Amino acid sequence: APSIQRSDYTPLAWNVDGVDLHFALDPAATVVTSRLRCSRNTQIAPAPLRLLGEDLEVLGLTVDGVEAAPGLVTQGEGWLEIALEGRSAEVGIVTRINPQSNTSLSGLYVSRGGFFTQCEAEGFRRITWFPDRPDAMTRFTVTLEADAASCPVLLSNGNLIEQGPLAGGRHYARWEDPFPKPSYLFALVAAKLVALERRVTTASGREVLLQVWVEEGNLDRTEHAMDSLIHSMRWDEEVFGLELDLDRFMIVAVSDFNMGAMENKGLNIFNAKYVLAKPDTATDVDYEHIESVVAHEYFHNWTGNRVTCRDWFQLTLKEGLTVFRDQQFSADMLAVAAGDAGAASARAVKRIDDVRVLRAVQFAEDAGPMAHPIRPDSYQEINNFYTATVYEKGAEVIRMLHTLLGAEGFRNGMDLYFSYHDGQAVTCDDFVDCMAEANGHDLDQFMRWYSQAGTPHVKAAGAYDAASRSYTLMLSQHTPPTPGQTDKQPLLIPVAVGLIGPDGRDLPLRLEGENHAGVTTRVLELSEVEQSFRFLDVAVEPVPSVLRGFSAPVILDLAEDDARLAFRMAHDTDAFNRWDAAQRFAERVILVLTADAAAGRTLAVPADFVAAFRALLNDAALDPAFRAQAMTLPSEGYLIERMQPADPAPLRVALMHLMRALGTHLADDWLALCRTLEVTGPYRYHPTDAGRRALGNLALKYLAAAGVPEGLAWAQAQFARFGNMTEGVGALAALVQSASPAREAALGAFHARYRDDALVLDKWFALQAGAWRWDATAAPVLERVRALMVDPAFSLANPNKVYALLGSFFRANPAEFHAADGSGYAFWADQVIALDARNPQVAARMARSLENWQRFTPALQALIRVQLERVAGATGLSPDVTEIVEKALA
Ligand code: HT7
Ligand code: ZN
Repeated sequence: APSIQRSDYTPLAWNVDGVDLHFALDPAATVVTSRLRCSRNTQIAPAPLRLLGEDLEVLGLTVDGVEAAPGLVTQGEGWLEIALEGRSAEVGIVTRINPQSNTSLSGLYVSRGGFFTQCEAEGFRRITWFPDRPDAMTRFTVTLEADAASCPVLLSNGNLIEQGPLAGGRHYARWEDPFPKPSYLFALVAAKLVALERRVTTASGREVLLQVWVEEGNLDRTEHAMDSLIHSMRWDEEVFGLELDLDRFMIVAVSDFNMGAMENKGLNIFNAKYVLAKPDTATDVDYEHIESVVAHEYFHNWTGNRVTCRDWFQLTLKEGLTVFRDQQFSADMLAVAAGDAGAASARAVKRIDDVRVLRAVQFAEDAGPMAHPIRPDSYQEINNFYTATVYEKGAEVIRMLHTLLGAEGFRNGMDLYFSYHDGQAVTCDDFVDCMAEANGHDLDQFMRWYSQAGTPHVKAAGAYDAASRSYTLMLSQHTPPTPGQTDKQPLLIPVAVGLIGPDGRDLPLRLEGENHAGVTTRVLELSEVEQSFRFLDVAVEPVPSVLRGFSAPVILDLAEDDARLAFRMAHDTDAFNRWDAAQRFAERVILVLTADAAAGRTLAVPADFVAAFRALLNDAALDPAFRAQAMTLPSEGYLIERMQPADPAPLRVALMHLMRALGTHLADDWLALCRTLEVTGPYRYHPTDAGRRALGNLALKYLAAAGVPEGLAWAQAQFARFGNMTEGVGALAALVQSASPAREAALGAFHARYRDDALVLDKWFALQAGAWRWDATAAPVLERVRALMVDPAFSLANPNKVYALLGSFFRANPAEFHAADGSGYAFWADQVIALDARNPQVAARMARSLENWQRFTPALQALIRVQLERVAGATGLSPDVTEIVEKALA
């Protein structure tokens, strides 16, 4: 398949200064009339106006009101060029589209009787012919016309300027967006919805209207999204001096949506999953996700919309920066709610969550056939590049700038960025140049983070010299080769370091050549392949704590024995590194158990690990949320990346053995802990309560895994009387992840209670698809997944259902998916092919579950190859899935 190169960028030959769109909405035949006011870009050589389009039926094409002569128009696959004359021209185009048959959920589509759009990245060209690229910024006026009974609400970007009835039971509304924007930020909604409304005053004293639009029965689930929006607005005013620039800001929930949400100007469209919450249906984690997704989309209004991307290679310009901003926002929200005493721990818990995702998903991506820099050099299908690398590693790169420049320096860089580039479509270089200029800091070497793929390894080794009372830390870096990029240059890596004394307290740090002492965490700038840093006045041999707060997205290689890990697990004053010590210790234990299981040896859990674990469990001074993080074992996905070769079956045996051992040996401690964690009073989404619930649910998981009768009874009792979804799903998860016969009854009861609630049923599907076989006589999970696919609540047409059932099986259940008979792989190929026919974006996401197939044992690889080749050879395969399987097989 052809690939698009970043180096091929050329500016637009014609600007579109304004566009009037008229939609005569009809499910099977919507007519879109567009008038483009074009002006020639006199900076470059004359060229035709180039429009892009896909699946459009053209009913008419005019230039300056006259039907376009055939000689003026040239057409190719997906494009159309009009040889316009002079300096300006008005182009009129009428197209007909069929929203009802649009199953890709890109462009204009129908969901539950309403019309919705999704235009990022290239959906607008499925609505009408247009220069559908992000540097074509245009003022939009949009008129919507629809049936008044089925679509009483008509929304688009900006301000409502006119509305009224029409003949034949139809009505119309006209919207005008005062800000020029690229077509990917266009949106319309025409549906039967109701709104929660609030009026708030911005920092500069303007009153603005906020609306959260949902189906009528969901109005009681909108308050948290609204609160999150208001908190986001306040935070952006306070932290970045950025205010909402419109008189009205709308959020709309839709049930069928490919991703999380979309930041269309003034009209954010959300997957209902990231809007709707009430205590009975949403968990603490759902509340947390809603808050961060609402914030993320809101923050895009400045970082993405006011200043946008020149081309899609610059995607991380808006996504990395906006993820960083939403992570900072969530951390601040948690810290404020936790109060002064709990703020540091609350921030660490958030950081741990973010790093867990990065390590499990992005590190794997960076080590596989899809590895790419945060600013890729080429792509075949842009939808495949909404990746953990562009988003999460992109956010880490922004975080490193924040670390290197400080909060104030970073803010100065942001202010300069907006002062130079407001209203423009720019590049990542433009952003980093502003950071450099505002701080007088040379960031040339730092730019390599934008062009180099792969996760760097940082090796750290320390040496104490008692005679000179000095401690030397040797740091070196190495980035392994990635596809198409064998030579790697050294990066500028901020490495935050502390030295812990034998009493568990941090030592004051003084670097050789510097006078100031006193700080206990110091950011070292590693810029060479190898560098030494010498600390002076070190009274005793310290234990180093390296990469505190996960100061860079790297793999740290630091030789530490069990005793040292246990010491840091108990004492590291950096909460992130304390958690990381527990993870490293657990990883070591699990990988030894896995090797023993593979070799048929007896499995034994080291007593010092159990002791260190018990100490964490019983440390009442530690925040429950942190304890829950520290006692959650590394994910199977992450562990698979750490095995060579990966063999999911013995890994599962090892994990089950370890969970059972920790449940059995610490049964009394877990039960005692459960008794201290009860949360009284009505449900509130609050980090203190959420932490207690998370720890309580984790305790139940260990107890249920071990089959401890009191633990199972506790889970059953909690399930029988749960007052909020966190407790309900926590108890259900514990029962499902056990050999207890109560599991089926609980699943049945849950289904009966929520049979009409699609979002809650997603949890039910996911739990079953992700279940381990604690009962050795149980049938393979694939059988259950197949059965659930014919459940009336399941549909391949709904992305949430696909992610919940198939996604959970492919990604969250490696031992079952990678069954030795290859049945999981054949099922995977069947589903990818079936999905691809209706929704290539979703199919490609599912296809990615096997991209790192070369990590597995030769026997599994042979089975996977057959299915990858089967998918690659399927007729009519989309470019989306083609790119994934071709790269995997390359
Ligand atoms: N900027 C949004 C991206 C998005 C998207 C991309 C491709 C296909 C469907 C999509 N829906 C939303 C989401 C965000 O990062 O805020
Ligand atoms: Zn985003």
